Amino acid sequence: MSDKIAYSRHGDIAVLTVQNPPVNALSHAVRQGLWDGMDRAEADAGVRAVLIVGEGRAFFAGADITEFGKPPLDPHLPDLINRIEASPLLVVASMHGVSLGGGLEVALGCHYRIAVPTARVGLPEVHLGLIPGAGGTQRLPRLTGVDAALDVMTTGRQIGAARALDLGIVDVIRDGDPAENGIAYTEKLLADGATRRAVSALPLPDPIDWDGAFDATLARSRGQISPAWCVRAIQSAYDTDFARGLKAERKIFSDLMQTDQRKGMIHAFFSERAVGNLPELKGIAPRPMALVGVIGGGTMGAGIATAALLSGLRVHMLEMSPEAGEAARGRIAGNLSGALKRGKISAAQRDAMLDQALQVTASYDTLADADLVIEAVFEDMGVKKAVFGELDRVCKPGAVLASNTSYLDINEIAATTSRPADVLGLHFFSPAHVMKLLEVVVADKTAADVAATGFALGKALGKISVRAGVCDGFIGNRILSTYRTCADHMILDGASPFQIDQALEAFGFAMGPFAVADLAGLDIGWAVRKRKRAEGLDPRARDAAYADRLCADGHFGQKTGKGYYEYAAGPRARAPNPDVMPLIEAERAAQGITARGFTDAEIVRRYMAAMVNEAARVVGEGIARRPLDVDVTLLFGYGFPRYRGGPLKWADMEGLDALLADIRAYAEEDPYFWQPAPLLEDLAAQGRTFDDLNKEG
Ligand code: T1G
Repeated sequence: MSDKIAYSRHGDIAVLTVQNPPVNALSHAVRQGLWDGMDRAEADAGVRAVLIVGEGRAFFAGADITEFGKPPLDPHLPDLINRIEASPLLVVASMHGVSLGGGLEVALGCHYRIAVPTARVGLPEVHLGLIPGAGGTQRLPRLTGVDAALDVMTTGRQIGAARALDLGIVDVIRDGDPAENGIAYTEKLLADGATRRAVSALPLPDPIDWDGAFDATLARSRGQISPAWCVRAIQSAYDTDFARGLKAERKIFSDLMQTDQRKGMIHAFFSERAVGNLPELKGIAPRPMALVGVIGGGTMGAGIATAALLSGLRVHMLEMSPEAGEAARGRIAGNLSGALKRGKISAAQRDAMLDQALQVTASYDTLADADLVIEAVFEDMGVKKAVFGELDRVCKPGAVLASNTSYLDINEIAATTSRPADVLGLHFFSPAHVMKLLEVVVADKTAADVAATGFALGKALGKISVRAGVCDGFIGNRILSTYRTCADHMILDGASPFQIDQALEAFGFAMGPFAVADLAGLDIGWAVRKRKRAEGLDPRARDAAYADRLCADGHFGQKTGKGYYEYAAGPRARAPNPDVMPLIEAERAAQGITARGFTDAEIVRRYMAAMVNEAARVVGEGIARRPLDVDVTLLFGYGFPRYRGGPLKWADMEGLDALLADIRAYAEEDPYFWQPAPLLEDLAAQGRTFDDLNKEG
């Protein structure tokens, strides 16, 4: 028997304990072990029941995702689950931690299910571009009804034990050790003469309007297809018997396994877990970070303070005046009330955070004991240097000094202190207590344990931290600036901001670049354009000034009710601002440009080519350590559609040769903007991919 399954006897009960840390993935060895364990139990004299229980922190986290894309090995999971369900013995599952995907499907193949109160169950296959492929679409509706089953499958969200009990997924909830609970529950079932209860034999619940559900699911999935196919898989149960329903489910599953969406989403799954693994930080202990100082209580500062409070850290918030301090406290209180509303914290916890963990001050001296200080003041180098000068004066030796700048040179900021080794960038994304991404900007002199502290803080705050080198805009904003410039060029040449937004939203972005600009505030882009012009633009660079006029007229987007769009009916009901196109046409006339038409496909192709080309530069220069670092940055900070895996995964799937050929064609029109990145040329010439670089780590 495989070493992944331990076999033991407790009276009439054979216990199969799964031992495949860290999360009991249903690898080939685990499947074989379970099959052999069932055989052994059925041959073991006196055994009347089998208990399946997981060791460690989970029942099963599902199929082993590392086996995807490889030739599947017998026993296949659907066959194993059918074998368990068909056993002449009573089979019970005792669930704790998570039971996800194939893990829940194993439990559904058992005749009875007990769970601890903290257990969570789900079918998150859609998050991998798939559907449940081992009977989940055929068995779950028989327990929960179609609507609840569809909700579980199309959202992929985890549900708690209490809700699972309500839905009939689990039969009993009992606190304590899962193995002991399972044995006691199975003994009671045997004592009560409980019969084997195959879920597959249960009657089907009432059907639904399948086409309606399919179309509605597709419409809200922004181009991702697997959620809608959950509908068709459940529907197949109604067209035939259980065995053929399983076959239909498997067919849909196997077809989705071949899609780019599946490849993109699995790349995203492993990349977000790999991005924090940096060889140079292995074994480096972070510095303490119990007390965090935050300077500047505006939207960003208040968000950072909120994230720290929500993670149990103490915060000293520094503002320039008591009035500004009270305003900052108000913003933080508002953020915490939002967390209370979302059920993340209790009222008592909120009050304790505001009254005990948070201190608002107007004196730098209160930062003397801070372990780590994050500056989030106005985005101006002079202001930043003044702040770091003060921090250098008051902070204790060993304190970590961080800047939340989005663009500015961390090396230059660090050089204004006597302790540049203690300085790094911690670039949060707005709203900082919600957005998952954190760029940890490691400057030339940043000490390894200071970088390690940045990553440790990211983990404590529940962020996905990406290491970035120092350049204008680090990883994300540098790439953003390039694809935004490409969009501006398309506007000068004939496209409209509204067509561009629609084309990219159809491509899968949550919002197009101009709607995003309105959300962030057009004054940010205006300040950047002014700074770049002051620094001196290369005469070959095309400049688009039409948006400056919008800003000069006081239109900064959502916060002023008007920008590229008008928001009279609220942020979700935007309408094109009729003043925009005349400004653009005037700019074209001023630059002597004759507008031409753009197809949505061409808009997406150029936009993505610009993104990939700049991303290749960012990797080539070592600003991003690996291509997956760029993918994770764009996925978690810039609304890149997860089912495309990120811009460099997308590029690999599109083919680097073709993309390079397009860039070279665009360069004939604008050789200055479209200079192919050396890394992209090298990879294409060598027939290699960005993923090859990821594998080299
Ligand atoms: N297969 C292989 N490795 C897995 C895994 C899995 N299913 N789940 C986690 N890992 C690895 C992960 O890469 C990491 O490795 C380590 O375990 C800890 O994970 C037929 C086909 C379970 C909630 O989608 O959501 O079943 O980085 O860092 O934050 O219908 O992992 O340490 O080397 O994420 O505590 C369906 C995926 C599969 C669940 C734990 N199941 N996993 O979160 O730890 S498809 C899923 C998770 C399926 C069937 C279909 C989470 C977690 P490393 P972690 P965590």
